[in-house]
Amino acid sequence: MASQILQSAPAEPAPGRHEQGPEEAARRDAEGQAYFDKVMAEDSRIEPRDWMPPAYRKTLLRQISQHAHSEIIGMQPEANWISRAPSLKRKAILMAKVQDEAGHGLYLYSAAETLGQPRDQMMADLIAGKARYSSIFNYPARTWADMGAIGWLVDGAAICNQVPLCRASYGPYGRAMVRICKEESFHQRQGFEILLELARGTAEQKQMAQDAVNRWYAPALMMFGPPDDDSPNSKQSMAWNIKRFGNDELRSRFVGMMVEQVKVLGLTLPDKDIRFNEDTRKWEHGPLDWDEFKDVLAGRGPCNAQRLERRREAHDDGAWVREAAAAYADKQRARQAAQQAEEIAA
Ligand code: BYC
Repeated sequence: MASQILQSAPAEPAPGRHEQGPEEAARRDAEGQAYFDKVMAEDSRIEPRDWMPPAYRKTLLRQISQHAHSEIIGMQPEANWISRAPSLKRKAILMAKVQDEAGHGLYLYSAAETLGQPRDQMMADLIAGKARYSSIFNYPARTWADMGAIGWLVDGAAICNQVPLCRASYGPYGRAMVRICKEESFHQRQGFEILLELARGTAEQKQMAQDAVNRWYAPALMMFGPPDDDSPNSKQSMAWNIKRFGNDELRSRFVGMMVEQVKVLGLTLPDKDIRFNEDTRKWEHGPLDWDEFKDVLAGRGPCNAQRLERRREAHDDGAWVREAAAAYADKQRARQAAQQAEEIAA
């Protein structure tokens, strides 16, 4: 059905065709809106060249770029542990995971670029401290057990939040999420396995695992965003089939998953209020510190300054790579053009 619909998709006017009159522009917008509404009603997909309401484009850019930045900043707490991982095997696994995160960032920046935002601009906003990224990465990773807790809880929360995004109405975003979720699910298992090994180790190792779970549990729950009553974007994003569920629904599902898995670990969740509400058929948890969440979003979390500073350094250190890549691409283009000219002349 999607492909049938797409055949009749009114495309955005190509560059250079903007000189159309106001009547023509209004007719195009009306056609575009009708098509867009039909796609939403049929739960089908919008593609980059299709007409879309400016607010839909803006909210996608907001969410996708925030998500891309989260992946890139999210590399830091774990990258700090690659050289300190307890064995060569653990180093190799952690390095592969961090590389996956760089890959996720790249898929997502590419998806955002299809909406018309240049990657350089997104990166400049991040470095200038103007862009959001997930609150979770502003907490420190203190011990090796934190690698387990990040994998199990943070990637676990990411999967819970992101599996529904595989059905997001914007094609490039939904498709990027499919691969990301497969990799996240591997990441979660490696985190679980780190915690399991520690929990089955010495009393000291088990305590280290429990401490890490205690520290990452509440920040992981806050990854799902503010409570629904305080979430200005959820309603419209759900109406546009970008988000499929509210923040509280996903948070509750996550608690339900973790409550079972923690038993296998032989650890506990630091929340005495977890219970399954038989009336609502939902998992409930204890209160979260939303003032702390707001502080972290405002740049006052434990590691905000450090994370941004490190990103700036990495960006500056990588300048020569970007310049070299651009020079190489120019050279390739010039070579191809010369070759084509020779072929035409022959
Ligand atoms: N942190 O109206 P709401 C990963 C902002 S990467 C920071 O509910 P929305 C991983 C929100 O942006 C994980 N900001 O917003 C990587 C909005 O502000 P703006 C990242 C947050 O968009 C490496 C305001 O609060 N995942 O898993 O409907 C290693 C109001 O919120 C947060 C994604 O980005 C937060 N936690 O819903 C390991 C998933 N929560 O933009 C793992 C994609 C909210 O109006 N994103 N805000 O200034 C989403 O699903 C949604 O954007 C959210 C928020 C559920 C996060």
